[in-house]
Amino acid sequence: MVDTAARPFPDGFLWGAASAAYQVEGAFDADGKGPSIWDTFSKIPGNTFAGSNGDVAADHYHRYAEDVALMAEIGLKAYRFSVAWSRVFPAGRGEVNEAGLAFYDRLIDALRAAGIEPVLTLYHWDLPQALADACGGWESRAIIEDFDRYCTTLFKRFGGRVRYWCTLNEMNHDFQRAYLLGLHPPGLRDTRRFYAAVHIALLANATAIRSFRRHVPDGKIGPVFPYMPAYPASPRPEDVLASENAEEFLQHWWLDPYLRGHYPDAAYSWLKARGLAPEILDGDAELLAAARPDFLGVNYYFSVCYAANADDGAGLAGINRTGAKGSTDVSGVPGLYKTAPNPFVETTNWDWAIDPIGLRIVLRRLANRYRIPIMITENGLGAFDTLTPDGQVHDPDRVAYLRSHLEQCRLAIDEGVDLVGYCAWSFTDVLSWLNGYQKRYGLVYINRDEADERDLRRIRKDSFAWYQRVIATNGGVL
Ligand code: BGP
Repeated sequence: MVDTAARPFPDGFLWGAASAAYQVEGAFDADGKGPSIWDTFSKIPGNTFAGSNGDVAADHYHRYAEDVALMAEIGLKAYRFSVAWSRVFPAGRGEVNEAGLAFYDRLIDALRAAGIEPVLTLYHWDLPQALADACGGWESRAIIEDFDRYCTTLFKRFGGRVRYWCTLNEMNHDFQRAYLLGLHPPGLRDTRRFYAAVHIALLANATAIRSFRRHVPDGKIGPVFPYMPAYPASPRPEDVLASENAEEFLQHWWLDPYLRGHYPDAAYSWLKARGLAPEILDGDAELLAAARPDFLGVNYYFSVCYAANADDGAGLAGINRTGAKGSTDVSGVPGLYKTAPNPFVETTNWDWAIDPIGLRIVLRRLANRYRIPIMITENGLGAFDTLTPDGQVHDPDRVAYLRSHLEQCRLAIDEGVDLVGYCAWSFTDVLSWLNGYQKRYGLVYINRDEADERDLRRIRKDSFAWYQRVIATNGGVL
């Protein structure tokens, strides 16, 4: 245990934990919910680990009261969750499904009654299937209006009870898999369509923020971005440049429009020269520039090293979907960068670098470049947890991971970063999009796996008691 009692976190720090609708709710067709693209995609053989899907997940939809009671017991100050768009608009547009909204009424009211701040994510990848069918989803500008209508419905309904709102979760990560790697719906490999969809998502984000100002003037809103800080694989100038390229294409391409209202120059020029830049219409630049968020949600899991990549060098590789350590291939964009091993850090079984200092680097880079309050909206360790015969889950690696990252948060705050909260990913175990139920992140174990839903019992892991103490001491004892 690290005793930092002399320096607890700032008063009012939002100690939280997170989830996402598709990964935790289950009840995939209950009370009028329509199908999302994940309901469809996950049912196609070969798309997910062991054919896993979110039909039942952790059954949070039916067990939310028990889950909120556990959140109150651990002492959470904030709970980040997402709303399933297709519960609210089962057909994507048209009639609102009152029963869908009513579920989130119940959840939000239960959280508030327990003194827990709801942090509501509007979109965590589960697009209504009907919108994918009707207009091609994020590839059509029509989605901007659909998203705005959906968001406005939620702003009006929950604006008086929810202060923190996240617009879009990790669209870079989702779109890279959806439009470049063929791993998320719609399962494409097309760079031009990727950048076109990115542009539309950025416009949708800006439009939703514009509506938010009208309907929830006292609330706070921002997008969620997963920052994987780029490090040069060596001091060789070519590798340093590759790392700069990765920063610009993988982070600034999103963060600059979100927070500065325009794309970064070098990346835009590179794409334009190759006919890959998105179409920018009259009014787009003004819309982006006018929608400054109140805070940035940051998901942090790992850092990545980059080396120079020749014009005929490595292309994009798939991801580790099994937990077989060392099975991740080198991945890159020819002419720009490629990944390289980092001999100075340990990795998880999914080959993610365990690099707490990387989180501090992220926070400082963001604070310097964008000067905006930050909430860590996800941070955690995915691992194979085991339930012992006497019904316990010992997860010392998770405690070590969370503690070391919180130590770096504390130091970043000392260095002037405006960090308003921290959400561990995840509160209960959840469905990992491509890794099934075997890759667990929760502070609370869910008694199920891919093959058997068992009793879905909630079991406090050792990390639960540890985090409970962290919160009780406001981070004074990590
Ligand atoms: C983020 C997502 C989460 C969650 C997490 C862990 O990218 O926002 O939804 O899944 O990563 O990822 P994984 O389950 O692939 O390990």
